Amino acid sequence: MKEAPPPAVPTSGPSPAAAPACKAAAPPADPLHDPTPLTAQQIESYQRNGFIKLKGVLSPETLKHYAQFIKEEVEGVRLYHDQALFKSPGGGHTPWHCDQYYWPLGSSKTVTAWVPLVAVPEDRGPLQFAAGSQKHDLGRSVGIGRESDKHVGAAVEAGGFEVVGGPFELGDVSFHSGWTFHRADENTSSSWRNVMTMIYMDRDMVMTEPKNDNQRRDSRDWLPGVRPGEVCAGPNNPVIWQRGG
Ligand SMILES: O=C(O)CCC(=O)C(=O)O
Repeated sequence: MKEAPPPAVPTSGPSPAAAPACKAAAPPADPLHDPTPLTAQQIESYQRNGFIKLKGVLSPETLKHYAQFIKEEVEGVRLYHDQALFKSPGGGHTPWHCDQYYWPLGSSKTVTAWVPLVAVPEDRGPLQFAAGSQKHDLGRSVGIGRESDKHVGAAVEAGGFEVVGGPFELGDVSFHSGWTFHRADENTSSSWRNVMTMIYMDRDMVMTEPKNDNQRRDSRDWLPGVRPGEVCAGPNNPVIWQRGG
């Protein structure tokens, strides 16, 4: 994987605003700013399927550091379009849905990094994707819940979409597009399924008029100071990577 030239995906984590409050010991190097080069085949696979799962993006040492950071800071810090998804033992399944329904964003140039802070074997409920579903409206106007589970689940089956799942070893990271339909089983294990997600969007993304209450809430929470028609360049939306810069 290392021999291929850029482009690369950013693996930045918590926003700079949260960094000074971190009490955890420093990670061994600066791995979050170390790009992960992708092969042309990996890029093509992501574009075709709407998701990709990469091996060994983050080392166990780095994950240990940030797991501690998140535990210490999660109560007081809200990170712009970062999200901690900690599912307790016995926590229920994640219904079929797509994320972009929630976002008042003008294009589909969005991607979510799903970063387990612990290994996620089958019994902890790893993320599953309907391959290729980002190109189809299998329920784009339905928020996550019983209805989306039923409606999207039936559409995935009827459309013959392959459901790709499988365990995540420590260090594995997946990336899915905002329109990719995905789900996860319940956590039947006796330990927490601790996952951090980072949502990235195009640097030039324009905010749109919110179409539903979820989008209104998202615009308030994640895009303070940004108005419909404007580039999402608010104080909480730093540019974390630029080609050549
Ligand atoms: O972690 C889960 O169970 C769901 C995650 C999810 O829906 C997402 O990251 O978009």
